Amino acid sequence: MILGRAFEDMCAQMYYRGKMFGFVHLYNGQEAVSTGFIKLLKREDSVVSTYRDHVHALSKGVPARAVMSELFGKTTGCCRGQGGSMHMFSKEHNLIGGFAFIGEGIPVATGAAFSSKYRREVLKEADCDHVTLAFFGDGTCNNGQFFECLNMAALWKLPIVFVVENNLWAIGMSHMRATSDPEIWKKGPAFGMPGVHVDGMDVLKVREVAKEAIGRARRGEGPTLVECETYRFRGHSLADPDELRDPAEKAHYAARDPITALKKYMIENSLASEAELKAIEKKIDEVVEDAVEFADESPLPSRSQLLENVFADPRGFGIGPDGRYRCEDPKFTEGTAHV
Ligand SMILES: Cc1ncc(C[n+]2csc(CCOP(=O)(O)OP(=O)(O)O)c2C)c(N)n1
Ligand SMILES: [Mg+2]
Repeated sequence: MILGRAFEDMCAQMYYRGKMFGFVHLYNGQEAVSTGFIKLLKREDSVVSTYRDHVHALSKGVPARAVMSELFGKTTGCCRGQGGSMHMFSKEHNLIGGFAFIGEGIPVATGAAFSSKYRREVLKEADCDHVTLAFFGDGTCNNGQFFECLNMAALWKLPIVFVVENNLWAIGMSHMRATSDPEIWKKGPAFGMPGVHVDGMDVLKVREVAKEAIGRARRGEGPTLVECETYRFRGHSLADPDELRDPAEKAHYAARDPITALKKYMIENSLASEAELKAIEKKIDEVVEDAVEFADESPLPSRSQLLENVFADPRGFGIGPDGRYRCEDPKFTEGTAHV
């Protein structure tokens, strides 16, 4: 959680210094959800996220260097600089992506869960008990894909957990104004799956609920819908002046900061000393500083990388992974963009 918080604070600094481009959405305040869920996963399990994806990537084990470099648009980023803030992806870590269109990741996650079931039951890979977590927001629950995927996942008993990060706002639209029944967890039972509501500011409670839901999925007992009540401590994106939300509401949730709460719990229960917790913060600061230095010093992608993964060899010219066109026609020599 501390890595997530420090990383995001650094992103804000770097964004305002012009090191990052496009929209950048931070996760401050919501850390207990990412940590509570993702830290229970195995490497083979999958995570699908949204545009608010940096911390999900970090929780899934993508190194801070690779995430920061991706934000800087550098070749050493986890998508070699071609994804940016909203499109973190790492095949190695089974992070199947941040998705910028809301709801777009839910069917992808449902597909990933289907593939686990198919491998186990049809291809007879007995040890394939992989679980997929789909993270998305409250506003997204009013989109059609959400309902379609709940239906399919319940029908086929897919190994998936739908994790709603209900931070009460969809940009400037209050959840209470936008949703006919604001209790999202109730939509699980409507499709024949358990629905659970949990305090998303309490990492231990989130972890308890997550353990149950992930276990259920792994045992082949089907999906769960979990609504985590949480709050974002910053504006919707770094371009949002955050003037709409009531200061009293912000103060209410700030007082429930999941990191402060866990620290208090650990000290009161003699699980750690102040000095040990300080040492963690210091170590994390070093990790984040190192990530920034690494990203800053890394090279920008070469121009030839521009067309990679964009065209599937459009006219049989053979655009190679080096971006060179293997074509004799002088009209289409290397470096032209008129393919
Ligand atoms: C299909 C689609 N419609 C509209 C948008 C614009 N949009 C970006 S974020 C957002 C609100 C999403 O709110 P929520 O699901 O609660 O997620 P949060 O930002 O609170 O994490 C909207 C409508 C979009 N990205 N995709
Ligand atoms: Mg929201």
